[in-house]
Order: sequence, then C-alpha cells, then structure tokens
Amino acid sequence: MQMNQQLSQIIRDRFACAPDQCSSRQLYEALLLLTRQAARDRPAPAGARKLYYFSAEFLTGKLLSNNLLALGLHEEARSLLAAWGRDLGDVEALEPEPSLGNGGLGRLAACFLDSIAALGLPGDGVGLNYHYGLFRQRFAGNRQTELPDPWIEADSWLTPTGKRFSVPFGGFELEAVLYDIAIPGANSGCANRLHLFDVTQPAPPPAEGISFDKGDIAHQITAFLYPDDSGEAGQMLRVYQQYFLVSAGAQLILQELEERGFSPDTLADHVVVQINDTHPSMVIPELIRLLTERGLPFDAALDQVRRTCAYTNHTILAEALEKWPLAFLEKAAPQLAPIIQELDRRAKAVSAAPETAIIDSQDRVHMAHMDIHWGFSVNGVAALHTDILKNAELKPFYELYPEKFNNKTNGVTFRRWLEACNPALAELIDQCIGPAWRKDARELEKLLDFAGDHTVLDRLLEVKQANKKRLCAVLQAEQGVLLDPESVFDIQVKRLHEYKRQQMNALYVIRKYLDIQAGRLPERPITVLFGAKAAPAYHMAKRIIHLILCLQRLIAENPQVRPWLRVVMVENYNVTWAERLIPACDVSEQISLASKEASGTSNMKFMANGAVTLGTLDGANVEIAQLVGAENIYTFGAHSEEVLRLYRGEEPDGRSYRPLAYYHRPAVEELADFLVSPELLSTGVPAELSALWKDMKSKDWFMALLDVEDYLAAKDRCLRDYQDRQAWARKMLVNIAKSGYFSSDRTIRQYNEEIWRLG
Ligand code: 26V
Repeated sequence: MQMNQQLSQIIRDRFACAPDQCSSRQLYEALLLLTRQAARDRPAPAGARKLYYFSAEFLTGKLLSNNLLALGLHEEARSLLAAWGRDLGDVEALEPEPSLGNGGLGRLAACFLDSIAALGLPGDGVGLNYHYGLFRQRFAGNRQTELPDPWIEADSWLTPTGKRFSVPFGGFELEAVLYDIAIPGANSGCANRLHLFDVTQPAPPPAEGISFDKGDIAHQITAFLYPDDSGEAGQMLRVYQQYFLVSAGAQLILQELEERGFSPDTLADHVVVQINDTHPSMVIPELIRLLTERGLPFDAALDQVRRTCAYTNHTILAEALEKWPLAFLEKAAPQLAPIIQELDRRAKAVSAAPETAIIDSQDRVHMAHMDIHWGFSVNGVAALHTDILKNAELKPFYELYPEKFNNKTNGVTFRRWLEACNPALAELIDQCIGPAWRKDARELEKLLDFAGDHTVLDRLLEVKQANKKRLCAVLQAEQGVLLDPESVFDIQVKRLHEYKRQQMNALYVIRKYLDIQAGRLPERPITVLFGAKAAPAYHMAKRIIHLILCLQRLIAENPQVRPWLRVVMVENYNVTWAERLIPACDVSEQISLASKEASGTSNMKFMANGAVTLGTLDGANVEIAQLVGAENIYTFGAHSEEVLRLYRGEEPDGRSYRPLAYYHRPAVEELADFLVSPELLSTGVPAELSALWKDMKSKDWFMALLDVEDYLAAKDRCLRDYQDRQAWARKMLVNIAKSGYFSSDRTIRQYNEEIWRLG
C-alpha cells in the first residue's frame, strides 16, 4: 500500500478526520505508528553469532526522521506532508527525545546500533527503560536545577514484547518486563532491536525535583539513570539497577539461544556479549550462574563465558572505575557472591599482584578487573587511550594478557550527524563528489580535489552562515537571546566535568571581557556557546555552570561589551540541541587535560560539519590532528606524557603540579581573581564563586592553570586566522574531507573483524 493510503487510513481510524484537517500532534502519532510498524516488519539479519551490546545508556535522540531515512521513506513522507500543506520538521518537533543516556558513552552506543543495523549484522542492544531519564535541566538564579524528564507517552517507539524474566534479588524477586525499540538499518533491509527492561509497576514522577525513595527498589529501579549515588542508598540502587539489567539480559540470551536450537554448552559459538564500560560487568558471573543452573559444570560454564564476553573501557578517571563493596553485591545478588569469589581465587592463582585482584584487601570488587581476567577482549576507544591503558592504567594486566588488548577508535553515524542534521552541507557535498559518500564516508576524501575551488569554498561558507542563522532563530525562540550570526561561533558542548575544563574556556571569556572594556577589541565579535549538564551531586561542576551563567548575564547586561562578546549556555543540552549546534559551529572546543578524555565523539561530529578544532592532544584529537595536518587544527597545552609524569610527581626536579605557581603569573592571576571580583559576585552566589576560586588556586586537579596561557594564545591565533575567509574555508573543507575515518561504520567493521566475528 502507498504511504498516502496507509497514513490516511491510520488518521481516519484513530482520529476520524481527513489528513489535511488533523493536528500536527495527530500527524505525528500517525507517522510514529506507520514508521514503527515498517521497522518491526523488517527481518533480523542472519549470522553464525549474535551480538548483545550491554549498556547502561543508549542516547538515541529523536527517532522519527532517523527511522524514515533508514527505511527509505523520508522523502515520500516529506512530500506527502507538503502536499497536505504540512511540514515534517514541525511534526518532528513534537517528538519527545528518549532520555536514556548521559553523554558520549550513551550516544556512542546509539551510533553503534545504527551502524550494526546498517551493515546488516545481527546485534541487539540491551539496556533499561528509565522513565525520567538523567534529568531535565533548568536554570534558575544562574544555577542548575533538576527536574524529571518524562519521555514515554501513550504511543512511543517502545513495543511490549510480552516477555518477562524473574530477577532474584537478595530477599525478594522482581519481574523484568521487556520492551523493544526496532532499529532499522539504512540500506540493509533488516532491523535489529534495542531491548529495554522495565518493572511491572513503575513509579509516578517524584512530587518535587528528582528526589525519591531510593529504598523502594520494586518501583523506582527504572525511574532515573544514575540516581544520586553520593550516599549508600543511591549506591545500592545503582547495584540493583545493574543486576536487574544483566540478569534479565542474560536470561534473554539463553532463551534466544534455545529458540535458535542450540544447547547452553555452545554459547560461545553463537553469542558474543560486548560489555560497555563496567556498569554491566555482573553479566559475567550471572551467565556462569545460569549455565550451571542448566547443568554445566562450573569449569565448562566459565569456559563458555570467557569466550563470549568482551569489555570496552571508556575512561581512566579513577573515580569512574567502579569498585563495589562485596557486601553490597552480597545484599543485592547473594547468589553471585560465591561465583565472584571463585573468579577472584582463580585470578589470584594467575597473578598474585594486588593491583590485579578482583576482590581487594578491603573487600571491594573491581568490576573492570573481573572483565579483563574473564573476558577475551579489552579495548580502549582511541589510539592514545588504548596506549595509556596498556602502558600505565592497566599495565599489569597488559603484561598478563597482551593478546586481549586492542584499540577501536570511536566513530559516529554520518547518517544522523551529517546527512540528517546538515542537509544543506550534504547537498553541497553531493554536487561536488556525488552521493557515494553516503554509503562509504571515506569517499569524502574526494572533496580534497576542491581545496582550490573558490566557488565551492564560498558555498561552504554560505552553508555555514545559513546554519548559524538557523541556530540564532532557535535560540531566540527558545531562550529569548538574540545573537549576531556574523560573529565567530565557538562551541563547547559535553558533560560538565573538571577534566573537560569548561572553566578554562570561562577564563578566556573573562580575558576578552577585560580586554574589550579596556578598549582592546577583537577583530570580529565572538559568541561562546556552552551546553552541559552536571551530575546532581557534583558540586564543583555545578559551580562551573554557575560561573558561566553569571558571565552570560554580566556580559548581556553590559552595552559596551555585548556587541563584541556573548556567552550563552543552552538549557537542557541534549541530542536535539547537538543537532542544531554542531552544523552551526566555527570553532570546536576540545580542551580536556591531555590523557583524561578517552576519545571524545563531538570532536568528530564538529569536524564532519566543517568546524575547526581548537584542542589539546587528547583522545581522538590526536588522530584528528594526524589526519588534517597542523595547518588545519589548533593544538595547544601539555602533552599526555608530561601530565602523567606530573601526576606521578616524576618531573625531572621531582616536582608535581603546584597551581599556585601558575596562578601568580600576572596574565593568570587577573583572570582567576575575576571570579571573586565585586562585579561578578554581584550577579552570583559569593560562597560558590569563592569556592571555585580557592579550588583553582590550591588544587586545580585538572591543571587548567598549567595550560591556560597557551590556550589563550592558540585561541587568539585561531580567531585571527578566521578573518581570512578563503583560507578558513579551506581548513573547513580539509576537516570534512578527512572526517570519514570517524564513521561508526568503520568502527563497527573493526569490532566485527577483530572481536565479534559474527560471520
Ligand atoms: C561514570 C560515572 C561515575 C560517577 C557517576 C556518574 C557516572 C557516569 C558515567 C560514568 C562513565 C563515564 C564513561 C564515559 O562516559 N566515557 C566517555 O565515553 C565516550 C565514548 O567512548 C568517550 O568519547 C569519552 O571520551 C568518555 O569520557
């Protein structure tokens, strides 16, 4: 049946009206039903092994346009709506964004599902159906406040499967109910599934903010992602969430194995489990438990599981490497404790070194250590990150198991992050090199032939300008700020964390604010855009948001500075905001302390959309720099070796980092002290700003003051170069041309060839 007839019929049946009479809301619901069904009707890809990608987060973003594109229905839907006098964009605006992730790790999982389906590989995601997401961010009094972010409506992408699994917690059992979201593959004709587990009776939203009864596991376990874990009740809830996910997921795996006609003792031949960071690590002992329950001896069960499970590390930050007290695991899942203890005993027989123990001397379970001992693959997410894992963070493990370690540099799906979010650029690329890049992003390199073509370079600048104007219109409508699209758009969007150093960017803003007041004007007005959520209990991160919002206000109210400098922090930064901000960006801020950002993925998205990177040699920035060459990127700051030596106190003079020495440099002191100037204190909360100031001088754990002078100089150089528009457009073009390496299709091919072998 034609889409016209299908859609008209849905609208008639549901709303008893004609398509040109129904509301945008009704159109959205009808399109959702049609698209969801078309995706569900597609067959699953075939293969000898099936992948299960276990992740606490899947940050999918809106799905309507994405799925219409993957199903090859987008153009038909767009023109059909146009014939009815409607706009697909207006309809899509009504779609709530599934709020199932936090940042890079969750968005990576979503890009991976997109690529796995597009490549026609059999691989499903396994996660939890958080009802209120991470949280919805609101600004009040120049500070972040948190609200629930409900995204599940009566009609949504979720389809009940009717499957239920009983999860045995210590002292009680909970039913896990399975919902699926179909993931259609672009050009592959098939669809995989995102499996999301939920409780039978989820809790209503909290009466106030995001505080709720963390002891009410039966109703609250799928309420929020990363509930505040600063106290023990919050930490226990995290453990319950993790076990709920892996136990139900492991039972699903064994059920599907049986349905495919295979016995449990052939698990490793037919299944591979990718453990996305340590949140799902308990899948290892849980699979062992379930296999022994099905009659396998412990050794045979362990042998299957160790050939089935592979682990991806996404961070070297010590505080993010999970270590649960054994007592917590004994309380949540007592049946796992003896298995974990046996895995620990056997690991200690392989290596007696305390740093490789699964259970340490304080009876804490190191989840990553369990994954490394008892999985077959350990990968980092960028070349530098994997090197640091091998040579520093996980060195004793690399010496034990060199064959397990491998790198898989992250990637992003160009279907969402170029084709869908930047149609004007996609069309310009088509005009230059034809459409083959849409199937193979490496084809983008052919754009290099146009590096000297002034017409193409001018067109590139025009597309960027149009995207900037589009962003300005959205910002005016949604946040009431009026920006100058002729200014340079300098953008830093990512989770708020001290290591990402939004505070260093704020020091640049202060430098410019003081310069402009002193009559030293920039060559062109500058707009600095931020987007970031801070974890609710991460006080220092919330103080940095406070600083940025105070600067935003101070500058907006200063008629002398305002024409030359603006700061805007978008409220509730999410995937939808990213899709508007990234195509409009001139300068991409990737300024983490070298060695701390495992990879970064917005750096790749910005690059593909023609932004030029201003960054440290950290994570995947290193690979970006190698690809584009020194003239097409602005790098600055200490290198990772130096940073790692400073942390170890191994500089030639035995020194470790002392921020006070850098603070006392005249160019730095003035900027840092601005945090406690009467001017800023008058717009902010003095206690918060002075806590930030004191920390910067005395701790500065992520060395913003070490790099700040170099950063200011690199940024000024970058903004000066921006004035030569043709030379800048050439840098944009080289960045786009070289970005194809960062397609998640490439990453997934490598996972499949070197780890999964789905056959
Ligand atoms: C850890 C914690 C610990 C405290 C509670 C909140 C919380 C939330 C998330 C995590 C895991 C952080 C791991 C993570 O998101 N890593 C990011 O992974 C991206 C994809 O590989 C990568 O591009 C980023 O560089 C890396 O920071």
